[in-house]
Amino acid sequence: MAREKLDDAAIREALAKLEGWRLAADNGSISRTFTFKDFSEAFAFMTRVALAAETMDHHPDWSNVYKTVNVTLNTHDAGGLTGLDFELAGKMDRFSKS
Ligand code: H2B
Repeated sequence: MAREKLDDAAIREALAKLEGWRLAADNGSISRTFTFKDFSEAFAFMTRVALAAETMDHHPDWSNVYKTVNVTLNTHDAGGLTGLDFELAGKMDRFSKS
């Protein structure tokens, strides 16, 4: 199930399909910094992600400073990384490029 905690091997495999995400030392979350042209582009990205997150009922921990968006993903309910985190990370990678 998508909300079940992934084991270390599954985490490594899922991480290999993403771009620029780093794994926390405890394997409990993944993080990435996105940098855009300006604030408007950064906020447009955040808006697209927010709508996807609502649809998924899975939400990022993130912050924005001007054109930079810092994101950390994990599944609070599972206390670690699940398939949902990698699904949302993949969407963020795609949205950041279009
Ligand atoms: N987002 C994240 N990142 N982790 C969760 O465990 C989570 C969530 N749980 N969004 C959802 C909402 C839960 O609180 C609701 C009730 O489904």
